[in-house]
Amino acid sequence: MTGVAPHAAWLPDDAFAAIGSRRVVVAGDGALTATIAEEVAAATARFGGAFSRLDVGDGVSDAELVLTLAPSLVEPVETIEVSTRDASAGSGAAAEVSGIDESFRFMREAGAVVVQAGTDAGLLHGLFHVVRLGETAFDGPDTDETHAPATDLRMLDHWDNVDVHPTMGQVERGYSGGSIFYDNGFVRADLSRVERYARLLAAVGINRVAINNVNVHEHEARLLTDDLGDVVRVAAVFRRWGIRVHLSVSFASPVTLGGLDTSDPLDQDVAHWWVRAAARVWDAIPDFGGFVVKADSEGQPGPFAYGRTHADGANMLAAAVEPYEGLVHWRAFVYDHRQDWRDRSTDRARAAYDHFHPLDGAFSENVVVQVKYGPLDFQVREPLSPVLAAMPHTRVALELQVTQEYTGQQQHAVYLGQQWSQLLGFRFWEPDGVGGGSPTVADLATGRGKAANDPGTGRWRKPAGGFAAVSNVGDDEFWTGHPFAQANLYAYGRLCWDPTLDPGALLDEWVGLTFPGAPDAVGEAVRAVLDRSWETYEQYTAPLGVGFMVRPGHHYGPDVDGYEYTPWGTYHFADRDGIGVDRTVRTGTGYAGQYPSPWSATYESLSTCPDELLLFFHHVPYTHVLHSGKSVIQHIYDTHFEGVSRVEEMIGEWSKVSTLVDPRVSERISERFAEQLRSATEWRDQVNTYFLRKSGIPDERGRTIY
Ligand code: GCW
Repeated sequence: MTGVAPHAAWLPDDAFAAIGSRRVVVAGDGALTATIAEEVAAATARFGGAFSRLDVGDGVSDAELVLTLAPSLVEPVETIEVSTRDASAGSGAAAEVSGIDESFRFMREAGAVVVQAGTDAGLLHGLFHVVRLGETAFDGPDTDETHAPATDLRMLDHWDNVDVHPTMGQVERGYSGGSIFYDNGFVRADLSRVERYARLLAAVGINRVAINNVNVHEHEARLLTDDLGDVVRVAAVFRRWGIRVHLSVSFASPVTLGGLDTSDPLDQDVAHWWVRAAARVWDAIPDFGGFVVKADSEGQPGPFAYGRTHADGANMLAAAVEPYEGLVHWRAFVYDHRQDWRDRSTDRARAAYDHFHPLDGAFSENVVVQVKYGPLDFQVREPLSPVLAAMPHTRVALELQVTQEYTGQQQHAVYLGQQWSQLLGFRFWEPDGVGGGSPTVADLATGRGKAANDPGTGRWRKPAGGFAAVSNVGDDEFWTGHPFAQANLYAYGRLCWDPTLDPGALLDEWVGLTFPGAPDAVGEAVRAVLDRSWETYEQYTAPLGVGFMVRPGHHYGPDVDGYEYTPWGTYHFADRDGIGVDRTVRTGTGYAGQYPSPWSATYESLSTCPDELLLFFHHVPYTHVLHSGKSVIQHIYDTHFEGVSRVEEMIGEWSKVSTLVDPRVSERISERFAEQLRSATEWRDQVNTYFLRKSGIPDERGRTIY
């Protein structure tokens, strides 16, 4: 740890001023009610209000805020039984509840507020709802609203290692210092930082956290067995905030930890080994969430070694955790990372669908297939993964990357809210991807989807798989390296709760909480900097959906040919005449055919493929004219010049308000802006120069290219 107290992020003391200055009653029992009571007691002590703790149903006539378990609902919903509700109702139906009821009622009458919930988890969400609203919670007209999350699976995955990994470090793809959980081989003795983190996550609605890297190395594998005691300690911290802990496990554990000579999922001894391992885990952590598995991917072991399918592997683990209502999050990120760049027929983008689509319907009820949003790897621009639309009889989770591996590594100010919102709102069965009545990607992930093309029932039969994302947090003073990257974590949590929230409005919420009392100009500047920052980053990096072009290994900064002749399957095929990957059915790898209609046809045709994904689907000459009216080469030049100008404008906007926030925050932001400008300029010059040299076509506007 840095020794400096961690930044309060979106929960500074002042965020509790509206609650703390009132007469507040907390009523009801339960572990989380105690947490709520502590929060309220601290706030009222600080801001001069009054706090009392009562039993449910006791008189509370002069209270201005009552947070109470509902007397009629005090029995918590304990069952994790998967709902058999008819999922055909489509968008707008009430959330499927397949776990603890986390809903709450918010009632305001003549300026007094009552928050009521059937469970203490719901009540905690209700408390933070009031925190977010601040004074406006008490201001408005009388109201009676019920709030419920879109899904009960709202998860963060940490790629933290217990041991410092020789190349990946303490946190794989971590850009925020060390791990908050581990320090050079040990789980930290002092977990106070984890407690603060859990509180921040609870405030945005996250309710599950996987605490170790999906690349499970030797030491980390033992969290499941010898080091389980450490997981017990971490779980106890999260429990106070309504968050359940999950572990990433190695599929080879029966061999590496159990001394068996196989990990074959159909072997009885292997199955028994997992049954016993699960029994020990749940014995120690009764509310443990389940296992996350990266199998047969980038060197991680899996069922392929035994000629078994991923359903065989996942279902064997699912059976072991089923008695405890545990889940198996099985990642669909399976591809050949040892391919030959000379082989034009193998397409990494196809791999997840090719492996998983044939298995639709074969996974057990408690398996969630976790699908990265795009077919490659968290690029700034990719089409939606067709796997999400191809598994109507499987629980699918959408996986996002909050850590900015490919979006500026928390050196660059890149707010991902708009990207996620666009992904969540995409409709696979609508010609424009937005309007119409068929399900959005959010519907598919929250179990509300009705698949128009499902030949069987016309319905998605399995309940929700929910959301998962890679965390961007470390032991850095600001949690996330770049203070603005906090907004990504904030937005991810809020979008999991309600995927229809407006990403710009979420920025306003984040600013309001994080910089309480700051002049309006601060919020305006944050919006001016971040609203278009995703698009800006796209402009100065890899063009038109082609992806990668990053330096191999660490993935920061430009290297147009960095991955061109490597085994990783991420190519752009630029030559003197043109660029792009032909993924059409007619002449290319056939990937476009993995989409349902109408998108299969839309992507297949050069005349209908959206500009921003053109090079993902087609190989075209530099002179090809886009829908925008520009040639591909001129588009590359223009966007790269404009991207850098926009970074300069962002810096200008922020400089107007930089003295209005905490100087430490301000100093860190300035540092990062200097690096963003340097790096964006480097991107611009390398990409433009590369394509000028390849194509020999000059910039129409005669700007400097080297
Ligand atoms: O994005 C890539 C990363 C790997 C990561 C992998 C994955 C944990 O470069 O570091 O491994 O994806 O998602 O499994």
